Amino acid sequence: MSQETRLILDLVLATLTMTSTENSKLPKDFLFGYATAAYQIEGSPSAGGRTPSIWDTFTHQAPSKKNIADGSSGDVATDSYNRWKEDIALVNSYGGNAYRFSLSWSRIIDFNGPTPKEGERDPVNQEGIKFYRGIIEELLKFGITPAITLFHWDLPQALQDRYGGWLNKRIVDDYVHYARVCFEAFGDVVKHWITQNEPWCISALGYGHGVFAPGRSSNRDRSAEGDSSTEPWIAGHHVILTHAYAVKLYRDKFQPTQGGVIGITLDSLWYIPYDDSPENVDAAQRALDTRLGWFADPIYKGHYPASLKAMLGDRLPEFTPEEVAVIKGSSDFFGLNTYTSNIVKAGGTNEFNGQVTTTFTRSDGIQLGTQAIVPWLQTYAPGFRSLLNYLRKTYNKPIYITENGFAAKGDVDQAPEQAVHDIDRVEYFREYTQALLEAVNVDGIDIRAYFAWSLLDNFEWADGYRTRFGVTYVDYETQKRYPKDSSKFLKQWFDEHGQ
Ligand code: GBH
Repeated sequence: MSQETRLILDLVLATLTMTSTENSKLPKDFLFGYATAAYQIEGSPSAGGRTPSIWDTFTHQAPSKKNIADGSSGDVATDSYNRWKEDIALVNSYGGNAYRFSLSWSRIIDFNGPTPKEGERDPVNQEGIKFYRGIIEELLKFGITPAITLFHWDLPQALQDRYGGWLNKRIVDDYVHYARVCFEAFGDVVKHWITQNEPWCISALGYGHGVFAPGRSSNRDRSAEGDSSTEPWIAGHHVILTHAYAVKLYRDKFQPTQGGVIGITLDSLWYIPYDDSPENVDAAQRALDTRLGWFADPIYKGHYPASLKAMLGDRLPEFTPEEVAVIKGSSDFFGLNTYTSNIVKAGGTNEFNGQVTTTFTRSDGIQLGTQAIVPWLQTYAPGFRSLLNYLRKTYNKPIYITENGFAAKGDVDQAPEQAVHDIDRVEYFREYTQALLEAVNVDGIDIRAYFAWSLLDNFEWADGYRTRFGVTYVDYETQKRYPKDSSKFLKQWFDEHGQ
């Protein structure tokens, strides 16, 4: 190589490196951290005056029902009710400047008493307030921003018993009461609120497939009285209303002085048409409309998607004009939980994905990505970037990625010393965080937060404990925590790209 060529090459290389570092910064004040949910980590179901939630009931139903794969429950989980200081120290040691966690409604509101009279509400449980106040203050001591999810699926059993939980509109008043208590108790220091986590799961899995609490479904013989043809859509309708009325309260009474942001977290996959035939392209859009648009369209646009209405007819409830005024625009940001992508073909009977057929097998026979231990998850970071672009184009709000993660095959049936080398999870995060940087710097999308799911291995709902999503390995015999390689990867990533 001549001297001249070498010089030119060096120059090209230097420019490339420069653009790549310039292009690889996250926005200022970006929230980076780890996420958990109360029922998945806390344990101690009756400590401090807490009453049962529908997940306590569901996990303790007759084992013959096989609600939980390994017959387990959240009775102990990662014992975080007692070990939360250790958990927060982990967030800190993994470079997190933010921690997303959820509050247990039945710790904060006291359901031990009788059903309140008309116009009265259940009292506040000060022990619950004290418990979460302790967590929040510990986070602040470390300079970690708390991001609170008000509801991550653990509905108080009392409300299920009184009026059928999500199936009854009375839930709106109870939810708003609970939200008010939280804003009053924590809003002086908590500036990031998430009203609901993944309404699709609450509705479709709780009332349609019946695989999540309260396990209602006429399809799966889980609860004889369940009617999956109407109930999921009613439940979802009420979830939207609880979100919207809690936001209205926050905006009217708290936001002006407390100055935080409030919004909802929806879950979605990216849907890729199997080929470019019009029916498969339509099918992919219908899948998005159902998985995401079912909730996102009312909240960001003020109405359900036309394709959902066409599919369900009169089974889709309607909002009153007064409700529409409250719902439309009721989220300050777009909270996104996303894990994977699906390939979509037209044709199918599952209404909860828009009656399409989904697969991970591409038209050339190759798998989309690396298979996780759970059937529904493969690594495919380009789909993540496409989904982010779709969200900007369709809903145009600042995006908070509130969950993203992987359950590696190598985590199970291994001693902790081996399990911590979670190669597939590191690879997953490497690809997804790179896609995130490109979405920010190349596509110019306004993304303000990224939370890895999860801080710890924990109670993975119907899967029990075998499926592990943590960047920390938990030995459930000893409750000892072991940082996995993925936690080191993520820390380094944020050290390099945060500013
Ligand atoms: C999130 O849901 C949850 O917010 C979190 O609590 C959970 O631990 C995490 O993901 C990991 O799963 O019946 O075919 O849909 C993500 C959406 C919903 C994906 C339930 C897996 C079960 C299989 N999840 N779904 S299916």
